[in-house]
Amino acid sequence: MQLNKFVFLLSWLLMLSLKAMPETGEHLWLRYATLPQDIQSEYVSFSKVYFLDDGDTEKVALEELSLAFKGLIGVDVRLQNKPAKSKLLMGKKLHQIVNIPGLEEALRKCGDDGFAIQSVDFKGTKKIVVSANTDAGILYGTFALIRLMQTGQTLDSVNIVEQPKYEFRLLNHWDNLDGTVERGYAGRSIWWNREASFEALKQQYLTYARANASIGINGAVLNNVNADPKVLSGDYIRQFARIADVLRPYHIKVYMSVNFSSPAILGRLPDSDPLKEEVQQWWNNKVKEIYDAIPDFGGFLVKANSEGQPGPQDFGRSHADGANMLARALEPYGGIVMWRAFVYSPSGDDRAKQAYKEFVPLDGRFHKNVIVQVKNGPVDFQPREPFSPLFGALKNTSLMVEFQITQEYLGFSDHLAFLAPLQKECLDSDTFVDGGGSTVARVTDGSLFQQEHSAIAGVANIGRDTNWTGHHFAQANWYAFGRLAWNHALKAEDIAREWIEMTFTNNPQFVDPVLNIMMRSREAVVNYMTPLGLHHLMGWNHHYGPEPWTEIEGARPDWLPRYYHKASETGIGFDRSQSGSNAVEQYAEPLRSMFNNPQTCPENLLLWFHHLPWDYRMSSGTTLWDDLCYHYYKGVDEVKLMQAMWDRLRGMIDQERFEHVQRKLKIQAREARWWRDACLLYFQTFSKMPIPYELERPEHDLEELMKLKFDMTNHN
Ligand code: BDP
Repeated sequence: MQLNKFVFLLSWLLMLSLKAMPETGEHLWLRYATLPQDIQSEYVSFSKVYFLDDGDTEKVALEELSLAFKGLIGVDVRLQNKPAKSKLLMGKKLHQIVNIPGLEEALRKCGDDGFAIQSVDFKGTKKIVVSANTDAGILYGTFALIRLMQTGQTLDSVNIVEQPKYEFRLLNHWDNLDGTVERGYAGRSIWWNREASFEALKQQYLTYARANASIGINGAVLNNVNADPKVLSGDYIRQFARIADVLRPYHIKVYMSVNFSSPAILGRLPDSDPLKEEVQQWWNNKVKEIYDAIPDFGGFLVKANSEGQPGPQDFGRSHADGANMLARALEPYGGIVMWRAFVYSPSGDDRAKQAYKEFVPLDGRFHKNVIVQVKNGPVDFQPREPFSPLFGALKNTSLMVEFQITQEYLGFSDHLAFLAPLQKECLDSDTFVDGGGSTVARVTDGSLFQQEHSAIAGVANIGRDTNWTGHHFAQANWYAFGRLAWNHALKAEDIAREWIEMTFTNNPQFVDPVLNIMMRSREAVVNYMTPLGLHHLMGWNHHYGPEPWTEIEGARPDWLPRYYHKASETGIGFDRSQSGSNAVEQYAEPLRSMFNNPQTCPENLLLWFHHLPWDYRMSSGTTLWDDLCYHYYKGVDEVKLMQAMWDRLRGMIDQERFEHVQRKLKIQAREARWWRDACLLYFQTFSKMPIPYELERPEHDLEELMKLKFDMTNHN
């Protein structure tokens, strides 16, 4: 064995013994656990730091740097009063006080939030420079430098110049004021109805702020989109204000979800018609009250005329009328309105077409501080959907994409599903609205249509659980969302790798197999839940396990799985082609024709767009039925493989997290079989075809599965 390999292994063995300490996951990817000796040595000299600025944001950046040096390499940061004495120079526009070749030019590419990290030669000595145009840039640059150290990168010839792709990078908390979280699987709300004093909660909020700042998140909507009007009362405004005070140094603004009927419910006006002056005045006064308490308040998020929520249509007004009224109230203070396009009201037409039909006629009619917030797919956060056709169709409106980080339809916090591949799939989708290369990323980041604002939002998976997200691996989805919001061009693998290294260990014998597990996890879920473009096969109210059979008298048809899969003796799938609901028409050519024809439609979306006979021949030559079976069985096999790979990693990380993940994988493996059997056995009652002989027999009995009553209380 080569000597350096031997030294490397030895240092890992040493690390291993130190690392076997129990860990709870509470420090997320900011654990700053001691790095192996050989990685440490390069960084030691950089602890001599010259830090130019001393605003609140710089203070927290310096604190973070100190924590990182102490944890990663066991040294204190030694502040120097002269640049010449230091090895690490940090501060805004450093070129104005020290001659740093190329820095001024680099900072021109950084915009407001970006930063430059460069290694420069000062008369024969190497120094690292972290600079930016703003306080925020310094904060982000600091975290980026720390990440380089956490992931063991050499700083020898570093030259990084970054600027985020999106202006607003937000988490949406679906937290109710009573402390429950809608579709949250990691305990109750960290914000609302807490028993502990605010002082006691501060530590938790600071970790939240640090974690978000470390990935570039710059805003958080603190309450559920199904908003309680009470949130606009003086008492809640005060509560928002004190949270805003804690988050401010970390450059995170607070936003509020508001209920459109607030003027009537809270203000006791006769109604909330957006064209009435008294209603407008009510909002103007409310907004002033908010900004008096929170001078940098971010703005409102609104779910209107959707799933029973009130909205401007209640008064015969349009989404634009409603959004613009709020936008005008916020404009003098620099606030924004994020107006959701997730509209879903009873109608005879295909649910997947609704948002497009309501919003396309309004293109160009929204005020400039309105951003229309569109879910990634046309229906609802399914394990796989095509991208929403609104992307690209609204050319004169600021448009943002909303992803779900919380795993409402992907096994809650019980299943390991790394979601960066799902998000990348959407962001990289070509809409073709302005020729090839018109990706969803470019349609939303302002580079294609130069909209006024660019933004991206993720529905948070955070709760009071000690590890924040229920499943340790669900932390990766919070992390990955932030990294993609900063730079949608990053690769899912690269994001996963850095997360693993920071969260667990840099040991390649652990990192490589875990990366493998993560990268196959989302497709595994798609395969055992909803392959080939199927969707909504879950229990209609709890959204956890499979219930493709559900029938409820009097329920809205589009609540029920049968509306979506349409399985019958003649076949399966939702016909959205020209001979069906014609949802394909909402896509630009050549996608429209491609989706319209089952022969050219991507097979992973086949049953999203087509209803096909059970003996339809897939491109592989097998029948649709057999192919469906293969996908379900593959999903189960993949989880088995993930489990086996994880089991081999025992001893490489702390036992606590190892066993926790092991338990979760066991649940996932069991439930993958549950999904497979429930869906296949039920569909078989229509297909009347056998499960291919080479596959093992289902474990369950359909009648038994149909009798199962899912208990939500175990899962919240
Ligand atoms: C659905 C959720 C529901 C949300 C809704 C939304 O089931 O709880 O209120 O999305 O996004 O997926 O408004």
